[in-house]
Amino acid sequence: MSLQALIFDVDGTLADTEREGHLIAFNQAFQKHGLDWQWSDQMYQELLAVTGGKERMRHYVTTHRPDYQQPDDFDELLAQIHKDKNQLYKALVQAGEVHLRPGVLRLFNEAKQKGIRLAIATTTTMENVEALFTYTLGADSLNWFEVIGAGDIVPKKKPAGDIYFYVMEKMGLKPEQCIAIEDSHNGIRSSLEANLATLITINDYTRSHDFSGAMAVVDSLGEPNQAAKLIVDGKADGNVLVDITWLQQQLENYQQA
Ligand code: XBP
Ligand code: MG
Repeated sequence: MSLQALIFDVDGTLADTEREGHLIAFNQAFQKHGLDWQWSDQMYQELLAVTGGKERMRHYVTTHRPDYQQPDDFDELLAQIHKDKNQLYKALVQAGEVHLRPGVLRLFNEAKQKGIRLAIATTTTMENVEALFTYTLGADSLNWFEVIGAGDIVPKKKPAGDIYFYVMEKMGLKPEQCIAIEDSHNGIRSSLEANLATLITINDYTRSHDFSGAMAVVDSLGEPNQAAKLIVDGKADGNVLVDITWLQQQLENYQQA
């Protein structure tokens, strides 16, 4: 079946939002609440195994801070810290601290030009998605996406496939007509549960993840003057530019295999 749509993850895929945005914002929010929960880069890489900011904080307290006395209103406290974290995240995005990864804008533009439909499937909140697009691509860019599936819109976050099922249902598309673009193990678990051919674009936090079942793995989408590396069995295996023609070819090969 021919390619109809690209469904993009956000964090780590479109931009290095985790290192440049969320991690810094979490630490700022902890400080604001007088908590000594400062997360190092290494600690955050480990904590990313848990998707969802509230879920990640709860996991940290349970597994790393047995000394912490949870107050009676702990759930509300987590919700408030998360809200503050997202405000701080948005401020960082607005200040231009979070950058789109290579090839992202190029691929959006080519897809639009060629009538390939675009959507988002993410764990983060709609507000964070809106901020990222508004301050990196302009407010109008939100209209490029037919469906934005975000945050708590589905009961089960990634690695469950729910968010991808939600997006495909809204678009009236079958998995064979789409490609998911992800950056992490939890991301591909989610897209594979929804039976989607998945392109992985790794980043520093995810390069050692297990991407079994991926259609292909690259180290970025690449630009004409900055080719991406194709990664096979964990090793660089030639250069590639991820464009619509290449994606269509990959999808065909994947479906025939
Ligand atoms: C990203 C996440 C999110 C972000 C923080 O997953 O797991 O939790 O780290 O965002 P994906 P929130 O790449 O699948 O979108 O704090 O809003 O959850
Ligand atoms: Mg991601």
